[in-house]
Amino acid sequence: MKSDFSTWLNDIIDRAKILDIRYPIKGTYVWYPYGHKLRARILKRIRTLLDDSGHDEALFPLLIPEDEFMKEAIHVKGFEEEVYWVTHGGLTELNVKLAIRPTSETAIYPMFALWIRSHADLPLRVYQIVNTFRYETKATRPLIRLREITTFKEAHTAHSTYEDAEKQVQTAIEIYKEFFDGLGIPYVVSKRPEWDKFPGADYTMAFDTVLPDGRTLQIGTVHNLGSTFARTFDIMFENPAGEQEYAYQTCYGISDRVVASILAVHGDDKGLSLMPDVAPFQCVVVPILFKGKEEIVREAVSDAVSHLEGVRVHVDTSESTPGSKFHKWEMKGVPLRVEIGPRDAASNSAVLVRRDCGEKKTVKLSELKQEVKTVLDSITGDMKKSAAKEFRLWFSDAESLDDAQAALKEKGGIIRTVWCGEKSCGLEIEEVLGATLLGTNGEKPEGNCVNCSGEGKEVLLIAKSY
Ligand code: A5A
Ligand code: ZN
Repeated sequence: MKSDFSTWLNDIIDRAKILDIRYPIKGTYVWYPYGHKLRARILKRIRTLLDDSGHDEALFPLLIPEDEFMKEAIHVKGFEEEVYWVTHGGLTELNVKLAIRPTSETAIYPMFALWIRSHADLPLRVYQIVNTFRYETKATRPLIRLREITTFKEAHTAHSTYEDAEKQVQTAIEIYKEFFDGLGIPYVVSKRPEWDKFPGADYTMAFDTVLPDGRTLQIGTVHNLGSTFARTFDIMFENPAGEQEYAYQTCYGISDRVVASILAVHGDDKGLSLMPDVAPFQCVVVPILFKGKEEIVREAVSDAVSHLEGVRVHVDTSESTPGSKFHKWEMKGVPLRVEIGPRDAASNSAVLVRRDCGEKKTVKLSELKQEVKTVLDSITGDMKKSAAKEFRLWFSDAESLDDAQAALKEKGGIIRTVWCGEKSCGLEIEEVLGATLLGTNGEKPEGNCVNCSGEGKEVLLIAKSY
């Protein structure tokens, strides 16, 4: 899997029936029902986190009139090569072209200008989960670089002071931390360099994970927008003194890449391994039938299922052999298998087999529910621990560019080093290493800049990234 991660991912997405990648538009894929169930479980988690922290879900149009889209100059510049345009309605050429949202600032903020009147309307926090379209020119890949991003969760907030917006950035980071921690996806958070921030933002904080091939993947971003968009879209409020002021804004987003990281971080050579909370089925029951003993097994299976209320159970009654069922459900990542054969049935018991580590355990059917819950909890804890442990191995400290180059070549992952903070120097580092500056992590550095030997001002993270 490590040696050829791209092939592994495409293969497993297909075999586990996550996506059908045969749709005849580049960068556009179909969610199979099994993949869709996984996606829905993940979305349930982020919805809960946002709903519980003062956000309201809303839904804005897919199309944005050209004049609104073109208003914020820096933002437009950043997206101009990636926007799809609707130019016709039937045979009629439209007077005003319509942009298909690559992200929704320019759809949402004109409405914010109407909604926000007074300081009492603030803070305003909305989010939506939608598809967005970006005409990506780098190689497209399922779940990772899409032209139709099908699972774009974007939150947009407005505040009465810069400090409040700043606090919201921290809150958003905490929300995403809780989200990724819950999924057992390890990450680093860094402040993107000036030249890699979101178009129109004051600054961008990003979450990156490392995929098995040693390259990093940006899995979420939180932007402080200052009052740039508020000035462009006239988002003003009356302060308590009766004066008009511009609002301060933030936005933050995640995408299908979350699904990619779940598959990549926990998967192995046997296929997927899903955390119990997001797995479409937490437990698969495989009856092992022998001629003449079918009935006793069937009875034990239905007894077992009746004990498993509240657990997402699938009973595989298909015609395949038990061995091929084991393989199939291991490949699809079901966290726990329950095997019941004639001897188990005769002793009112079942065999539990963990997907993550292969551990087996025989349990009484009367204690099945409690045992299954306990084992599922252990799986969750152990999967998080092992992902975190592996993630730590991706970090290397570099005291010179040669060190950095060697580490990138040997294993990839993330290089920690010292930087002076100058743009020209940063770009030179990227050029020499053929890698990307993820950004700075806020730690105080020791020593001088790895490239120019100037005063070290930042701890810098570098990686080969997707
Ligand atoms: N409005 C803000 C939130 C925004 O659009 N930010 S963003 O451009 O950084 O996108 C949010 C997240 O979407 C990114 O952090 C990245 O994880 C994901 N993303 C961006 N382009 C993508 C693509 N082509 N395919 C899949 N995911 C993508
Ligand atoms: Zn330097």
